[in-house]
Amino acid sequence: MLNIVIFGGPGSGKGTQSVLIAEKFGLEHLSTGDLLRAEMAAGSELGKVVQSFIAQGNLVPDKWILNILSKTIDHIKDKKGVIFDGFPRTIAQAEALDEILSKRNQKLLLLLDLQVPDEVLQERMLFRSKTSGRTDDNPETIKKRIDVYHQLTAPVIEYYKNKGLYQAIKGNGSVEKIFAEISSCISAHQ
Ligand code: B4P
Repeated sequence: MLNIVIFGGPGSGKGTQSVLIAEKFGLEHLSTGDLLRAEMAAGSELGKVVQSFIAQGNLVPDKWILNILSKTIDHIKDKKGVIFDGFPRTIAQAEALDEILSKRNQKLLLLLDLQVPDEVLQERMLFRSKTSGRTDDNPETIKKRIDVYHQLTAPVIEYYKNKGLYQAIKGNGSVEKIFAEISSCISAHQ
């Protein structure tokens, strides 16, 4: 199975690239951000619990993320693998992913880290705020999300470097150029 993590700061283009990767390589696109937004839109109990974390720019606690992920992953059928978008975001989530995959006799192929300077992340999310309607696309929350990324999520990089699964990708440039680099990287590892 072709299991890949796409990683990077908030607004680094994980969602944008995941759609293209899923289509080209026949993968299931599993975005924890999209799953959480769907729960909020549906007004579910979980959606009510997570909305304040998201609106304030904080990570949703690991237990809720793992709960929503395990509900979804068992329903994936007829795919060549999964592109994990926005997960893992903490070391505990990275360890949980190892367990989830090994229970299924699967492995991770690689983690692609979209590297984008903080100022560009900020600009992209401010631009996205004009149309996204997302409660977390506002100047104050954007700054908080970037801080949270450096504090809690960036340490995940070392975890995957130690496993020899880490691959940096220059995430600043056209969507097409970034996707071409990602595609050749995946093909080289297959
Ligand atoms: P996510 O939904 O994962 O969203 P994101 O980090 O904001 O965006 P992404 O990197 O996917 O960027 P996009 O392609 O849209 O997370 C939202 C929140 O959910 C988190 O803050 C957290 O609270 C919670 N959450 C989610 N997963 C969690 C987890 N595992 N644990 C705990 N909490 C979790 O791109 C951004 C913008 O840039 C778009 O407008 C796009 O069009 C544009 N863009 C993309 N590529 C570009 C390029 N190359 N050039 C110019 N613009 C580009």
